[in-house]
Amino acid sequence: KSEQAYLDLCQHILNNGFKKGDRTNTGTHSVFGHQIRFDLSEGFPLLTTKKVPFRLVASELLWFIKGDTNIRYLLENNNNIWNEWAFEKWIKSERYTGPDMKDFGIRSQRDPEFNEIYQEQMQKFKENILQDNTFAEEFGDLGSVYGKQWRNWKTSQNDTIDQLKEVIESIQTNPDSRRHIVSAWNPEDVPNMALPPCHTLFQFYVADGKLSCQLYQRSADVFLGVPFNIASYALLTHLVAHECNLEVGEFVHTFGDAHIYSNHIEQVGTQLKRDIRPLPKLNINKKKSSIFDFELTDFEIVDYHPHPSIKAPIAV
Ligand code: DHF
Ligand code: TMP
Repeated sequence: KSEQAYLDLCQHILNNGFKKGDRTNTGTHSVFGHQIRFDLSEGFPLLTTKKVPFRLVASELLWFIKGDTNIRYLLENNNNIWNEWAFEKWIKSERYTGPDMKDFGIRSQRDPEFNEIYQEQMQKFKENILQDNTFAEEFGDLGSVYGKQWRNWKTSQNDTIDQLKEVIESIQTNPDSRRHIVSAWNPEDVPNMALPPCHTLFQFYVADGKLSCQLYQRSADVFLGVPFNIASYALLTHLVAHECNLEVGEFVHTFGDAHIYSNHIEQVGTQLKRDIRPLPKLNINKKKSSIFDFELTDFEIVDYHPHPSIKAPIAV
C-alpha cells in the first residue's frame, strides 16, 4: 500500500539520516534523494495514520490556483498554515513597534512567557489582515510565491505566463508531449519570496487514458509538510484530469532534502506504531469542468476514518 511508502521513508530517515543543522536552528535528521508513488485509483492519499485536515489542503490549493499570494484569503477560510511567514515580514518592517519578536518561532516553543506575548501579537496581526484592506495588501502578501509563478510568471519582456492554463491546454492538445511542466522556481524572483518554493516543479504525463503527475520537492518537512503536499498534488491531479477527461494515474513524489525535525521525532514514533487503514475517496462536483471554477464546497472526502491528529511545532 502507498501509505506504507510514506511510513518507510520516515523510518529510513530515522535509521539512516544525517544529523544536520538547518536555517531554523531546530536540527534535523535528513536524507537526500528519495521517491514514493501513489496509485490514485487505489483511493485518495490522505494519510490515515494521523488525521490530515483536508479542508486546509484544499483551500491552500484553491489559493494557488487563483494566483493569490495574500494570506487574507486563507484567513477568511480559517486557514492559518501560512501566518508565520507573513508575520515575519510584518515584525521586520519599519511599521512594527510592538515587543521584540526576533526568532519568535523558536522562542515561542521554548519560553512560555514569551509565547503569550507572541500569541497576542499574532492575534492582532490576523485581525488587522482581516479588517484593514491597506494593511492586508502590504503585510498579508507573501511575495512572489506559488500562485504568482503558476499563474503570472513575469517575463523579461514584461509579459506574464499563465503556466497552469498553458499546461492544461498542452495536455488537451498534445497529450504525448514531454513538456507538461510547471515551475515555481524562478531564480530571479526567489529573493522576493517569504519562503522559496519547497514544491519546486511538477510535470504531467498521459498514457493509457490516465493522467499522472510527478513533483520535485527540494526540501521536505516529512512530518508536517509532506502529508499536505501529497494530498494537495493528488487533488490537483484529480482536477486537471477531470478538466481533460482523463482518469487519474499515479502521483510520483520525488524528494531532495527529506528531513524530520528533531522536535518531531517522538510524534513520528507514535505514528509509526499505528496500523494503516483504507484510504478515503474524493468526490468532486461533476457540474464544474474548469479547474478555475472550483470552490471548497465542490470537494468532498468520504470514508475517511484516520487515527487522531498528532500535534507538532512548526519550524519557522
Ligand atoms: N515550514 C516548515 N518548517 N515546514 C512546513 O511543512 C511548512 N509548510 C508550509 C510553510 N512553511 C513550512 C506550508 N504548509 C502545516 C502544514 C502545512 C503547511 C504549513 C503548516 C501545519 O502546521 N499542519 C498542522 C495542522 C495545522 C492546523 O491545523 O492549523 C498538522 O498537524 O498537520
Ligand atoms: P527551507 O526553505 O530552509 O528549506 O525551509 C522550508 C521548510 O518548509 C522545510 O522544512 C520544508 C518545509 N516545507 C514543506 O515540507 N512543504 C511545503 O509545502 C512548504 C511550503 C515547506
